[in-house]
Amino acid sequence: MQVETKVKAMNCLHFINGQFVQSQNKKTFENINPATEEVLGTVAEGGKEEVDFAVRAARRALDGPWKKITLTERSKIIRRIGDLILERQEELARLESLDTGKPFALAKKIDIPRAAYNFHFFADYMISVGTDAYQQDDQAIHYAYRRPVGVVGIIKPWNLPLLLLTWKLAPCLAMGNTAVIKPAEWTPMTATVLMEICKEAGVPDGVVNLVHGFGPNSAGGAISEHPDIDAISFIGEPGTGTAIMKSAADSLKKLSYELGGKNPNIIFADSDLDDVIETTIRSSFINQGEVCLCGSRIYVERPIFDEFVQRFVEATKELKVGDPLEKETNVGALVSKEHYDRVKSYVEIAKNDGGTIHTGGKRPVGIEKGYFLEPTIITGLDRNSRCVREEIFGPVVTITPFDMEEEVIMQANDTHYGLSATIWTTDLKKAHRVAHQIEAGIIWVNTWFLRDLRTPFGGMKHSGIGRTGGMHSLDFYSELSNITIKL
Ligand code: NAD
Ligand code: 6OD
Repeated sequence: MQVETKVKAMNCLHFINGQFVQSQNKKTFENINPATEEVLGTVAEGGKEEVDFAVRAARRALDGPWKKITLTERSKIIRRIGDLILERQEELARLESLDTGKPFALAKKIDIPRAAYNFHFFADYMISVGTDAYQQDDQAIHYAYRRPVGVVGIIKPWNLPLLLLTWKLAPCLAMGNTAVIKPAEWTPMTATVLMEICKEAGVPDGVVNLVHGFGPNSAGGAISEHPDIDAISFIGEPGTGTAIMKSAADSLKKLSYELGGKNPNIIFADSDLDDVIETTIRSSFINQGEVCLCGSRIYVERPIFDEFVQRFVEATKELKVGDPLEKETNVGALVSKEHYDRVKSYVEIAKNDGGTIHTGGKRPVGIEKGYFLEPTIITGLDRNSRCVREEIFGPVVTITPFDMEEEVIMQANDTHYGLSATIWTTDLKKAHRVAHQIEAGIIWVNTWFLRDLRTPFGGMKHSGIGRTGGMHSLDFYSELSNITIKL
């Protein structure tokens, strides 16, 4: 089955104070379909001026209409945004696929339903949580009073555009904040549609604002340094996080960071290999490996190393790479030419470092256009190879054998990153023991990317600052005052 491929050019405008607007200087840039290299439409290129308009609108809305809406009303509006996303699921999945190169089927099954659920979850959560309260003998009672942080800048990456934007926007709105959003320049479409949805759901003008553009010296930089933005929620690369932190320093903004990962996938010999292979195919190559949680460093206990490599390579060869709009496609196109060239350069590094490419490493035969790369499996690399150390963020994994538990823990932690890890074993004691020693914010045992939105989510070391999920999200998007009443 083929999904509708004819695309009406979609020209993405900024959304400021409830209106779609061009840039003051009318500047635009082209949005390219990574699977065909055709132009999908134009995108308004914002900068300081547009960000400033957006911040002023957000500030007015914060102290005006949004403040007057009760918690229950706000929860209903947030729920309605989720409902409207589901009503437009097919359209949004198609736009996400065209923009990112990811399979339409994946966007429809995962990205868009999860985007809706982010709103549904926080709509329920925000009205069911309490606040800290303590009675101190007969002397006093203390309680924490929660208020919004203020105007929040939300700066987004391109890999799961709507899923990740809504993961931040839903709790931001739940706590009564207003937002100035900058989507990634390569994937502007679903964020633009979300603005229509917010308006239709009853979000007052100025509460959500969207400014398209690039990073430094553009909309991203303008958000980071704007003196009237109170907090920044950022998802992206650690280097960008550093740049934002420097720009945000002068106005001492509150920061929440979800950054990159080079996540270990540790497979002990006693694990259920059928289950391991099935899940490891997903954790390696889903979304073309462009998921920060992908287990790109696979460590396999020596007794099952050869069998694992052979079965994993066979299963990988079964994956269908190609047209993202084709229903059967498992692996689509990488997001852009720049990213494609970068990912391919790691295959060259692997070859130069003496690695063996078991499958992949090249453009699929018969596909002449688009940024397609076959899923790639590499063995034989030293731990110092850049392929083993750096985040590749593409369909490329390395496999390394290990003999001892201590050895694999040391290798897993031998990285600046600390986002996620997966451990495969049927020995419960070993699972706990190893999990407690792995330096990562999210550790899965015998599964991968199984999410419960109440749990703490985020990375340690260079993989992030702070946690999101449930109360952790609400904490970031609120300021607490402790109030003490003498009895
Ligand atoms: P990126 O850091 O290059 O860009 C992210 C956003 O920041 C974009 O909107 C970009 O325009 C903007 N930006 C760039 N420079 C800026 C600057 N100096 N000031 C302000 N804004 C700036 O990241 P990317 O390439 O879009 O995304 C891939 C990265 O994101 C990977 O490292 C991946 O692991 C990470 N990521 C992490 C998570 C997580 O949950 N931890 C989720 C998704 C992606
Ligand atoms: O599931 C989530 O909440 C989340 N933030 C996933 C991030 C995936 C990174 O690419």
